[in-house]
Amino acid sequence: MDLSAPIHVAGHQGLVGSAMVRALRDRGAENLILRTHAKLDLTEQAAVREFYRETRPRYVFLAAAKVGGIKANDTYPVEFLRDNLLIQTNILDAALREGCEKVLFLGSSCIYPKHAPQPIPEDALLTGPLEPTNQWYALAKISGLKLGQAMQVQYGLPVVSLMPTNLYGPGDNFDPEGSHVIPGLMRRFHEAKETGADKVVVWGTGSPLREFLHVDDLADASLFLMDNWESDEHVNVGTGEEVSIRQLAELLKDVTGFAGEIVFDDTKPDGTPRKLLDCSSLFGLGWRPSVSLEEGLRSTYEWYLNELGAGNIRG
Ligand code: GFB
Repeated sequence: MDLSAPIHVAGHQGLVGSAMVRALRDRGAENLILRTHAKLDLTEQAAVREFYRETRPRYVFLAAAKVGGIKANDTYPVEFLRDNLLIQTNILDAALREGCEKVLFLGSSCIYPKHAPQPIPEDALLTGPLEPTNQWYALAKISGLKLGQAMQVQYGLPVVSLMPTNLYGPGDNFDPEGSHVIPGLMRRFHEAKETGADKVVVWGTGSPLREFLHVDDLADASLFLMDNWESDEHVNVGTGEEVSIRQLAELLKDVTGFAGEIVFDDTKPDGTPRKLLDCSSLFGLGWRPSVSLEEGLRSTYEWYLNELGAGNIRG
């Protein structure tokens, strides 16, 4: 990648996009094209086309998406399917029309079948039924990666499609209902400690296994793959390590300093039982993550406390 070229980071205020911006700027990129949601609605095709005609980005990091945890996915199927289809189609289409050199597309490990072999190889895609709680999001992401692949095959636009495992880190959404498990539980443990509550409720049975990747590692892998991934096939990005939700809750209890009890609410869904990614394609190229889960949870908690102190997260 030529880091002095104009680069559009779509979704630059989100968890992933803000990490992409940090990583690009750290490496000297100065010509970043960024637009807030208020300035550019990515679900509007005409607005996206006009924006690309004016700004002519050479590279695109497509990190804009409607995202959320298990409950949000299950509650807003229309937004998760429709908005993601619109956003990714509009951007890929505009990038193709305006002659972009390369696009990075981000999917998710939930694109794979609920009962895929573990660890999940890239070729498990479309070999079985999806996990129902996030099938809408998964279908949108499968369509996005296939559209990118089609553009590469038919028109020669290189689209690097990354399928990251569950992400976390600074810039995450800490909404108690709509968030993913790490910010959701971090906030709940923190508030329980502050109010002196004697227990914290964790959704589900605690037995599902998840693989968590710090978002700065994802951004690092993204830049690495923009330079090193030549195939039109998608590529998994994870750590190769997994923890149960029970173990994660214990870690968060320790990180936040909550002294009470952890209680599991098994009336809430567990979601998919396990989704460990097979990252041998990526690791075979020499890339490895650098942030351990414990280290990442501690630094994310510090970030959360600072944001809370600054009034950026509503109590
Ligand atoms: O992070 P999460 O919402 O996403 O949930 P998924 C992970 C696990 O943590 C599930 C449990 O087993 C939840 O039941 N959990 C326990 C909690 N307590 C909580 C809590 O307070 N909040 C949340 N959110 N979960 C996501 C998809 O699935 O995976 C996304 O919904 C995306 O679309 C992402 O694909 C990678 O791992 O179940």
